[in-house]
Order: sequence, then structure tokens, then C-alpha cells
Amino acid sequence: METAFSGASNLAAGVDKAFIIILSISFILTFAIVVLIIYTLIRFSRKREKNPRQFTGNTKLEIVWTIIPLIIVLVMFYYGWKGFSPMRDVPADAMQIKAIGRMWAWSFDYGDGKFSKDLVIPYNRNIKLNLFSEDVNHGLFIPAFRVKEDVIAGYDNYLWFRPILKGEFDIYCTEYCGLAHSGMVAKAIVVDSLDYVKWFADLKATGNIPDHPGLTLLRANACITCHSLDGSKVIGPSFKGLYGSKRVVITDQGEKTVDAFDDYIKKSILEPNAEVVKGYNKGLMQSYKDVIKGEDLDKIVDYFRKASEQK
Ligand code: HEC
Ligand SMILES: [Cu+2]
Repeated sequence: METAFSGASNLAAGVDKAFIIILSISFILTFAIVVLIIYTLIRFSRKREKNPRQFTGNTKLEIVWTIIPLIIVLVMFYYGWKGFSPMRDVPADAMQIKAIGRMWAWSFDYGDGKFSKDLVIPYNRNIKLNLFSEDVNHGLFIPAFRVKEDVIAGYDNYLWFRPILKGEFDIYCTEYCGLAHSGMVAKAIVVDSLDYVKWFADLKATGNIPDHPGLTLLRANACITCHSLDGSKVIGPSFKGLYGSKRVVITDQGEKTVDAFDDYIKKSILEPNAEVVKGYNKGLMQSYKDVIKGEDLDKIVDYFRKASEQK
């Protein structure tokens, strides 16, 4: 396992250099300032200096304390710029992958209807990620590659890098995007070109499951503010693995176990308080009988069925 400290992309060296230089300058300055404070505390204490001496103006000193910090900040700027500017300069041969952020998961679109939850990429190839958000602002951060960019709906942002180490690296979301923001993680998996080709060939085109019309409805009706897709408990139970599972529900007649097939799911949407999932409160979910009808109900149920077949 690589740690976040091993620079795993071509851009890491530039970032690390700027970081080390700024850290060293800060360290030296802090040290110098503390030493000076201690020196003046002792040297100019009341015991030694009964009557403080008065000073006005010292041109030489003022020039020195203007020029030296100017040089220091210009050095920091130079190395910062050197590390940053290649990040915005994408090589023409870069392989393009669409990175999609949504509450609260990443997904990567390789084209041809092929998606994956983790970013799988070939070693030593230039990779460009086109960043899209389906809802709120997210931030795509791969610490080991030293790349981080905001993912904003309606704004075409991108980042690129060339992985120079094989292995698995963490991907985080770095914009607070709601309840399960901290769970919005994935892996960047760097493999040999041949392994990549094999992986890609084996990757089933999921027929755009992320864009399934049922899922679009769940988003459009804000169901996913209360129900997660990834198994985490929000206000209501997660939709993960819902279809075909056993649910323990409380009805007016008491507790019972039901199978979550079409009828149960439809009833849960139209009459949410008739059968309340055990462990959750009645009255939180309102009926959608005037909002979601006929075909749309079927689309949602179909999405749940497809999603449970996927794993
Ligand atoms: C305000 C929060 C909230 C919203 C919005 C919401 N739900 Fe719910 N939902 C809940 C809660 C809480 C439960 C569990 C209690 C119950 O069964 O009524 C639940 C239960 C369910 C169940 C049964 C789940 C299970 O695990 O057995 C389904 C299916 C469901 N909701 C679908 C939807 C759909 C579809 C939408 C959008 C059209 C939606 N919900 C919107 C809060 C919400
Ligand atoms: Cu996010």
C-alpha cells in the first residue's frame, strides 16, 4: 500500500518542492522570531534598561525588512507557480474519463456505457478527468497524485495527471456536500497497460445505470436526501439492496416481515405510513401519491430491481 506521502503522479514533485520550500522558510522564520523575542526579553528587560531608549525612523532597517520578505515571497511564488502551471496544461494525448460527483458517491464514465465506482487507470499514461456534478458542489481530491479540483454543476472543470506508481490510492470529496459527505470516497487503482485493457474489456456496459430514468426520478423528487444509495443510514433506510430483501415493518396490526418486491415498494411510496420500517419514525415520509404516478412508479421500481441485480 502506498501512503499519501509517496508522490504517485508526475505532478507530485512540483507540489512537494513548493511545499518543502514554504515549510522550510516558515520554520526558519518562526525559529528566528522566537530567538529574537527571547533575546529582547532578556537584553531589554527593566532590570537592564531602566529608561527605554526612543527611536524614530531607520531607513537602512526599513529597506532591509522590505527587500528580504519581498525576495522570500517571490521565491514562494516562483515554486508555487512552477508546480501549478503544468496542472492546467493538459497533454494532447491524454486519455479522457468523465468523473461524476453526486450525493454521495463518485462514478467514472469511460464511454461506451461503461462505468466504475473506482477509478481504474493504466500506469504511466496521461489521464484527463472531466469533472461533472449532478447536484451540489463536490471536490475531487487524490492526495497521492497531488491533484484537487472543484466539481461544480454547470461548469466544465478538469484535472489531469500521469500516474508514476502502481497501486491503490484514496479519492476523497473535499467540498462539504451534505450528510454522507465523509463517506464519498473511492480508490484510484493504477495497473499495467495490459491489465487495464483486460479490465476494460471485462467491464460490463451497465447500460448507464447511473442515468436510469428511475434514478433520475429519485433525484428529481429529492428522495435521496432521506435515502442513501450506498447503504448509509440517513433519515430513512438506504435504498441499497432494497429490492427483494426482507423488511421488518410495523403496521397498525403489529410487526411483520415482508418481501420488498414491486407491491411493497409502490405501497411504501404511496402510503408510507401504512407499513413503517422498524427503527424509523412514522410521519417522516409523506405520501407521493399525487406526485409520482403510473409509469414513474414502475421506473423507480425497475431501477431498484436493476440496482440489486448489479452486485
Ligand atoms: C423526509 C424524508 C424522506 C423523503 C423525502 C422520502 N422518504 Fe422514503 N422513507 C423515509 C423514512 C423515514 C422511511 C422509513 C419509515 C417508513 O417506512 O415510512 C421511508 C421509507 C421508504 C421506503 C421503504 C424502504 C424500506 O427500506 O423498506 C421506500 C421504498 C421509500 N421510502 C421510497 C421513497 C421514495 C421513492 C421517495 C421519493 C419519491 C422517498 N422515499 C422520499 C423518509 C423519506
Ligand atoms: Cu461531495
